[in-house]
Amino acid sequence: MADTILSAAAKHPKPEDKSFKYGTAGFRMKANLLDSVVFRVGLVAALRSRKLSGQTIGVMITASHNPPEDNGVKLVDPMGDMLEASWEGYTTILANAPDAEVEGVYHKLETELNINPESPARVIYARDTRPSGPTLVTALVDGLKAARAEYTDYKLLTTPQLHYLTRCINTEGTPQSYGVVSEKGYYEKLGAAFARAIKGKKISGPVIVDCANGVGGPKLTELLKYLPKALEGGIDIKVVNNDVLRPESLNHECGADFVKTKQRAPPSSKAGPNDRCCSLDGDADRLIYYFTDPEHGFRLLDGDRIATLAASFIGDLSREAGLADELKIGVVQTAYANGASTKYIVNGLGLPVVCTPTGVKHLHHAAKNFDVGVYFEANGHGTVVFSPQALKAFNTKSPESPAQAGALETLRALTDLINQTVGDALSDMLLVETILAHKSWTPREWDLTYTDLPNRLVRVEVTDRYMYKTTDAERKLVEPAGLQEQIDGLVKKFKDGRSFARASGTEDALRVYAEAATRAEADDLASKVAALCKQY
Ligand code: NG1
Ligand code: ZN
Repeated sequence: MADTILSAAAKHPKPEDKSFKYGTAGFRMKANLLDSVVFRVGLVAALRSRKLSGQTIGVMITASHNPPEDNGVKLVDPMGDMLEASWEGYTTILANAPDAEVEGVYHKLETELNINPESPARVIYARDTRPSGPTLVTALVDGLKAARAEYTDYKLLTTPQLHYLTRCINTEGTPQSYGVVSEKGYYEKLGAAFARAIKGKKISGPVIVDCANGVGGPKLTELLKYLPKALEGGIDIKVVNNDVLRPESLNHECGADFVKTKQRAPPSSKAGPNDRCCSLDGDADRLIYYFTDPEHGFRLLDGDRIATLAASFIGDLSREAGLADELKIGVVQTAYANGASTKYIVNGLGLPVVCTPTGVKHLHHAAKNFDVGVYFEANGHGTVVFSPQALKAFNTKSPESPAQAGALETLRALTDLINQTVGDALSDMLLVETILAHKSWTPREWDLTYTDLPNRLVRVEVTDRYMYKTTDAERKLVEPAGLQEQIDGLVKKFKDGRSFARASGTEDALRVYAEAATRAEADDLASKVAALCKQY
């Protein structure tokens, strides 16, 4: 006989005096504080599935690029999207209920949301390689059992793999079927699409992939078995930072977040000049490329670069396929996108740019307003989404020339290669490799498309981050009153200056971003704005 919610909740007591909030990355903090939260997320997953008549909900236990002692948990909606916003609130309410009230709050939500307790509840879950993962899985399973949900444990997966599986399960046997419901199905889909996308093209030299000593390492190693090999006209991938046996090495001086924030290669890197390198983060949903130029030193090719590369390639293919007038292509960025990239997209590529608040759910949503919506955060999290009209056009247009036929076939291959559910570092890497091969570009040529404005991101400790309120996709502060005017006054003094401040959604701090014509000016502007914010 399963525990009741009340007795199960007592086994996963909430730390007193601790309040939790479902933010842009779900719940994320020191792993030892998460037991009660993960248990209650199990309850929410069951409720959400029942609300959606038994469609399967995903639960991912990961803290992405955070240090090894952290962990986190987030929910995945049936189509592989992030959890719907209103449910973030319900999840927060349940996470904060006192232990003795969890059962009552659960049934209250059931009643208020008109959920039939007899509907089936189905949940799948997975975790990254953190040592705290298995214990948190136990808490999750206790929640799922107490809520009488059916569940499947997919063990270790990258975050995007779990999103893929969630969508596959919910579309199985329908015309929208997204793929075979298994980890192998994911590799087979990517492998086959990549082979089609690079057909007749040559990938030059190896790519060195830093896996952040996280779950991306073993998963990439597995994916390699499904990719065409270098000797057969395929790809030569060198996997580095693939140590998942020493937990303390996870994200330590390596990985996408390290490379992007420190603006340098991992110290362990043995890459030579001009070697093509990239880094994943701890759950393989972010990707950053880079190389060392013998003349100019370290060169970063971040999420903005991947977005511009993808948008320019897909824009060209659509024109070659004779679909340019039919399809609306656009790019979605956040305020953290380098100003030079935005200018390049609008003026160089002639494509519209939309700016949304931080957090991929906002970007994903905005990207869906285009037929081809390219979205990336500067930190390397992003993907491309295709509308049903775009998919239809790629599949039904009859080519008028061999060139058109080739462009259409590449576009179709891309729709299978690119993970439509969420940013996926493994899929994005194969996309970048495909595009560089088609363009016969080295990373240096990619880097030359535009010149990034020097920029600086600083983390500012403040007494209360919630007093900083923003508008205009987080680019302007409305509170505290008067602060924005003072920031504007400072910005005006710098050539090509731009700066904004916003409260982090994932840690207790304010973030200040600044860019300007020179490195010294960007640093100066960032520290002046940070000092100003601290005074309030
Ligand atoms: P916050 O802490 O809200 O700035 C960070 C990243 C986001 C996003 C989330 C979720 C920056 C400046 N911010 O958010 O882009 O990735 O974490 O992981 O990189
Ligand atoms: Zn991540």
